[in-house]
Amino acid sequence: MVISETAEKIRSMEIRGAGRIARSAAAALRDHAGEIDASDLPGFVSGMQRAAEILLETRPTAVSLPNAVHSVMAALAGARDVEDARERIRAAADEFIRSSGEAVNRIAAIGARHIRDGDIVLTHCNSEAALGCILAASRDGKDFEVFATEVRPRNQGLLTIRVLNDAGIRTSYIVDSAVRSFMNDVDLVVVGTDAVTVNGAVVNKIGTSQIALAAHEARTPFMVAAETYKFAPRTILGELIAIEERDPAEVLSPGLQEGLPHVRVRNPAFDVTPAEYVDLIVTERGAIPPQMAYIIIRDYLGWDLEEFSRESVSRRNETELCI
Ligand code: RI2
Repeated sequence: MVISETAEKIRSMEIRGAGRIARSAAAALRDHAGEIDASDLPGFVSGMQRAAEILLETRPTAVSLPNAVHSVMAALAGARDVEDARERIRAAADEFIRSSGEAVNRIAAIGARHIRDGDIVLTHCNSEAALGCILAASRDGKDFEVFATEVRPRNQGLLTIRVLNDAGIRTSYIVDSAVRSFMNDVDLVVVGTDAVTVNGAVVNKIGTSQIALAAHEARTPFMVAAETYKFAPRTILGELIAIEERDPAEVLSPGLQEGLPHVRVRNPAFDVTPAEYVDLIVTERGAIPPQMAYIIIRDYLGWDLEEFSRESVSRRNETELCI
């Protein structure tokens, strides 16, 4: 029950933002582990695996989701019995949620140092990691302004301006297409991310790459706030990040679409900003250039090529078993 409810909330974006999605998936796995009625360990494990799959199918782009699920499910290795397995899942989920919150706070403290008195900071979408940096700078007593974009089609900019307003930060709200007009006035761009690939490319809300391009042209620094679980291990082997394409009705109402039979509405939710346009990625382990993404995947996520080989072997075995 908790799994299908959480999955639906993630799919419908009632729960949104890569970090929140990851924490809610970890919490759902923990609660599900407490509910499963399994008489033996294999039954418990397969019930957990089904739950993990349902969560993974909700939204394809934010890699924080599979990373959270992986980190919780890995706790099943070596479980002695059902009770031990339940306890391991509970502890791993709680640890993920705790360390995620801590990572966001740490990023805020580090990122805030890049914001100076008198700056104009531009942000896009509604990222708790990026907003954390802005709010921490304000709490540090710095006096600066923010430009926040509208973020069509879901208008997450409305969430952002509310947070900024509540913190008493002077904010200008602009439509997405106004970014280049203001970029020469902007001192720093700060965004969050849904995934960072091994070559340092940043996958974030649609429109981010245009902003990065405008920032690059204007020589405005472009900073990304990213917990280490936003780095995508599978890109080491050339796996691409799937870009979610959402319902056209988010862009144009079905009534209007009906009158335009030759028009196809496209609604990709994310785009890819190449590493060349990213100056800094602030993680809870410190600020790094995008070119260091591989090190994060290897050293902090603990995924290496050996683990991939083991995973692909066990996947092959699973397939063989299915056949
Ligand atoms: P935090 C969001 O995706 C935005 O793209 C945002 O920049 C990113 O997740 C990271 O958010 P969506 O769920 O984890 O709104 O920093 O599609 O909150």
